[in-house]
Amino acid sequence: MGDPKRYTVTAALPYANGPLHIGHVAGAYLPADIYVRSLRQRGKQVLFVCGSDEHGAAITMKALQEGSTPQQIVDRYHAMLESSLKGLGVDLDVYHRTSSELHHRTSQEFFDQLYEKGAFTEQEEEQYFDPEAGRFLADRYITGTCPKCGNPGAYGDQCEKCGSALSPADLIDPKSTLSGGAPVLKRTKHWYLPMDQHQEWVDTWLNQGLLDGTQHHDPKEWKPQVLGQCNSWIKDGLRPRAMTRDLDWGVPVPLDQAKGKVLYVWLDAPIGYISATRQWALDHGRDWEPWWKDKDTRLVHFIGKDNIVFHCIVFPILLKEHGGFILPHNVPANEFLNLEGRKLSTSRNWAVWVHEYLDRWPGREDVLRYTLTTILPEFRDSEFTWKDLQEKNNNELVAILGNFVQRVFVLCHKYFEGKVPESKRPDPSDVDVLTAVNEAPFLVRGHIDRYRFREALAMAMMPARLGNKYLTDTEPWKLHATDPDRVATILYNCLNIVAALSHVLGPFLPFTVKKLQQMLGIGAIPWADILSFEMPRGQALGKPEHLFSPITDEEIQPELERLHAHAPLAKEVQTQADAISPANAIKPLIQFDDFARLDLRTGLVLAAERIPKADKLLKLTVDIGEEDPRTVISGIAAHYGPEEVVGRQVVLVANLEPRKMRGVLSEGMVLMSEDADGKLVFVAPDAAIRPGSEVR
Ligand code: B3M
Ligand code: ZN
Repeated sequence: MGDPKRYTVTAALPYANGPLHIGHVAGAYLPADIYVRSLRQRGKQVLFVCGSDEHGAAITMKALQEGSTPQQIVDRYHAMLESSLKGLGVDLDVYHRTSSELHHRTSQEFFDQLYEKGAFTEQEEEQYFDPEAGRFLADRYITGTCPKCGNPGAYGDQCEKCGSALSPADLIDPKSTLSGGAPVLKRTKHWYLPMDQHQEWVDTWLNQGLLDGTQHHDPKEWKPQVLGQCNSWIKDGLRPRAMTRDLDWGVPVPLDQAKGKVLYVWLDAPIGYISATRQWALDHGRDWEPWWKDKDTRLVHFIGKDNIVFHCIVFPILLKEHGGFILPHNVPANEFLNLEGRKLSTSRNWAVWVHEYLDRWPGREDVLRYTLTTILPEFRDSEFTWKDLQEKNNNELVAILGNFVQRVFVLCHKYFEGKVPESKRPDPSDVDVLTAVNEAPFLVRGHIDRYRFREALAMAMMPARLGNKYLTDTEPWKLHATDPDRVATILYNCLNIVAALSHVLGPFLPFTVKKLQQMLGIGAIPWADILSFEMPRGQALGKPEHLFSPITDEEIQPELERLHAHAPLAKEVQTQADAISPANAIKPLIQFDDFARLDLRTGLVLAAERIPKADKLLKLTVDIGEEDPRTVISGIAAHYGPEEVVGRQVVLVANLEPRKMRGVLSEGMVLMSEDADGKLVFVAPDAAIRPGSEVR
């Protein structure tokens, strides 16, 4: 598996039913952009593809809620999404859209090929139909009482209160969200992709990297949590999945006997990458097929973790079944970004919208890019806070990077009339810093090629840290009168360090790098020249300018107020389930005997792991002093990673009736405390105590 001839890099097509928020950016778009910019720096052939995902029930639901049409919804948000990505410097080659005629044609041709090959099985099934609205109901269009927890606002696919995955048939007293009436079951035919028949080769491809007997990729280069999620699907057994839906918004199924049906959104959306490539090829007079059919092309999908199975199992099956297409070499999915202690939520308006950030923080695109890159949820969910953005800006961008560049330029203007110093007297004491700076691009490349962008950025900032120390150690301002040649050498070296920064920071901070290049009077340094490049002596330099300015508390405060101002809205639109028990209301009085029936024990968390397809749940192994430790399912995964809870003391309700959750028997409940803002913390002994000690 040598170096590929070209790269096709895709970023998840954002649903065109809302604006772009920082969770989307940290999930897929920023890592993809960093990766692409780095490849381009190295002179690689790269096609960076994205577009709006304009089909699916969520869009038709929003149109119904707003009394508009799906096309009006997607037109509004398609434009916003495209401008938000562009505004943040996500340097796409094409941003297409799945409501386009070219996409419909591409998807229908793809379906036809599969249909002709007999890739689908036809299956009649009963599906809920709303006689009043005269249409079949997608799962999200059906609500009813959750059989697991009694939440009356559960949806046909999931209960948001207890996290149970449901099917419409599970709901008690189902209602249609369209007419409010009771839906009826009606027979309908769909075309299924028999994924069970592909399980074996998918398993081999994912876990051994083998495809048709040859090495396709190295599974060790894939993120463990990506393979973990895929393997949980494989372990459960891949099942046939309907590739058509009874909806009137989407790509019509190109079969006479399928009138009124559309392609399943997760069939047509990934094909959106291909139709976008075709659009790019049409716009540029190029051939699209090498980017999707040439074995020497490396395909990489950047997505969030909720899209893993569609990009690692469903789409690869479709590509292979169709024939002639390459499969992804890696799918480095990110986990989720939380915001100020809560999960980001479009529906609850708990988000930092990119278009609003760009509007309110002009010229600070790189401050957001930098902050998000330092907290990318590469292996576990992470947290964005405005305080962190302020601190990263002030303590790193201003104090380290901006400060170093400023000092160098001020000194060059002070001592050398704003020109690159002429003389140069190499000094052995400079070798270490210059060697370290020369290594940086290669170390940054290594991290980027392993999709470790946080580490890559930390390494890219290293020359600025070294430069500051070099200036502080050599103190050229003290030597000017006695040894101007030495000063010339020191500042010459510093200018070359700034030039190195203009290279290594390119993938991360494109707006800043453009300023650096203007200040230095140079263009982008080609990868081949990064070791030989030297600033041209005598060249006039740009004026010293502040690359970054400090962010004050006063600037941050309105953002927090604006966010919390939405909170009541968030409360109002919260799911019905939450509205049932108004937060913090004290429950009705009980007798002491009622309390005495509870058996609370201290426990020690021996092990913890995520539960596949259950983003909120962790499976804990808790020692409470019994022969065997307890297995406990806890809904804390959005707040704690497994490694954060191992070794903790907890308090366990030890005599709670065990119950099965996601197939696991949970033997008790760990006590947590949650405040009105959704912050969740453990209730635990304040000193070490033997596991199993009574709590009373
Ligand atoms: N529209 C994004 C999401 O699930 C989804 C990605 C499609 S990529 C082909 O949020
Ligand atoms: Zn429930």
